[in-house]
Amino acid sequence: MCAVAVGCSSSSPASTSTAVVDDGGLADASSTDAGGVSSGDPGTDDPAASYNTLHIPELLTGTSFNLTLSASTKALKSGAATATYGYNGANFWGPTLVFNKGDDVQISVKNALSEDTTTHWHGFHIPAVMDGGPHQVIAAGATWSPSFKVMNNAGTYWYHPHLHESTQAQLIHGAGGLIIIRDPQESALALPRTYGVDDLPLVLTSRRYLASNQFDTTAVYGDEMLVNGTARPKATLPSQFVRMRILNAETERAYNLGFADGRTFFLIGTDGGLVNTPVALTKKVLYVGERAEILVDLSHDAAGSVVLLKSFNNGLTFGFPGGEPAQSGNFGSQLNNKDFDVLRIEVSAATAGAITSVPATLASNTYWTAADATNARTITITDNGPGTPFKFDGASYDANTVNQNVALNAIEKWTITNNRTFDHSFHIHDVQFAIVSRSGGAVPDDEKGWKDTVRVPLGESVSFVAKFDDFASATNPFMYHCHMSNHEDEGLMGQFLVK
Ligand SMILES: [Cu+2]
Repeated sequence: MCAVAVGCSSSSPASTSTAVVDDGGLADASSTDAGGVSSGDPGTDDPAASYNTLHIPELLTGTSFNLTLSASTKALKSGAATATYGYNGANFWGPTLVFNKGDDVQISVKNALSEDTTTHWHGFHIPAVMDGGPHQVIAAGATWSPSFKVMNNAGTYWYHPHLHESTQAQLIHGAGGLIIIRDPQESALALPRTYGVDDLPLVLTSRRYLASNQFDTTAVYGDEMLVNGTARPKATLPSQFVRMRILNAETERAYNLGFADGRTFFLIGTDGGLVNTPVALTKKVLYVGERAEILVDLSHDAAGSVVLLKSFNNGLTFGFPGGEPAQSGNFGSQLNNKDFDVLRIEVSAATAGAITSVPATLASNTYWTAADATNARTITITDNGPGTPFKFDGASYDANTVNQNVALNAIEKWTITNNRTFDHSFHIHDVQFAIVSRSGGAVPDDEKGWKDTVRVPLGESVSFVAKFDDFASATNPFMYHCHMSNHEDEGLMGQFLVK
């Protein structure tokens, strides 16, 4: 049935919506309405269940998309439902948008909240006015209609609110969604790509609950995991190679992902798409805003067996977000400094056409090197001591200050220096970059891919190189910021013009 296979989306009309349900089965295509907005039931967790079936966000394909951000509720705890935000009727998170590289897409974003928001297309190389950063405010009740050509490589991207001083609270309520870009090079590879079956979206976050069962929107760490908005998730996956598109959508926590049995898996993609060759790993660190696409081999796991995806955050050194030992309080949580389950995988029989091997070659990217740079600049993370707001170069974000000016077509080396207090997750809009050096040692193989977000550990300097091409404006800036939304909201954000 076509609706289950993302691969069939290229022949679908605009704004086709499908929803894949729990056990790898499918898809109530009848949930599509004339507007292309699905009313698909995002599911409600059973607070008493040991495990809940992982929610798979519905897919929207085509070139014209309608998103509506609304307030909702979700039963996550015994007793009162939790107030949440979701797009297109989802009661947490939103649909997964599928774009084809080269397409001109139009998106209508309606803000049905009673507060302002923005919608940022994270990782996209697009004009600043289409970017959805803090400048493109969508007032309560208003609709914003950006359009742009999809220029990025096939990969896993996302959209999320980016309103200054509101990003943390709106993300914690659940506002956000994934974007999958497809292109001919990726499509030609023998990779799993049947969405919700052998190609699994995994949006990782955690929440702290108030006694009223409401999200604590001031908490930087949650006490309980939510994956795709599902508490204590389980997924049924076939006994074959399975692809996972993993996003760290946290406020601050980083993950050190791996499997309970220590099995090797393969990194195939970073923030900006496929890496050149698969990278064999047993652990993958993922900071806020970063994405990783991995392949894991379940072909030796019998139907009925259980595989656990975990985060191994026990014993990590101070600075690793979530490594702090406290189990409560401002910078503590019940998940801090311990190993915890992320996803319970219940293995089922292999599907027809199962992928049984990892391609030896994935892409032929040529990355920028330090020698390519035509200009260099250093951005230093500062503060006035522990507990005071983080700043870039001593300045908090000011909408009326342009912090950096970049010449159109410059190839720049940016060095982010962090000698203060804690790790950060640095994100820059407009470009995908190559990490060229770390003061703490060699750039690991799993960071040798296109990136838009990079961890900057305490005591380290990280350098990356990017080309700032195609989009110039004397008036509309792009953003760079820490993607830990508590840091970003307190002012660890700057803006740059490309002109
Ligand atoms: Cu930060």
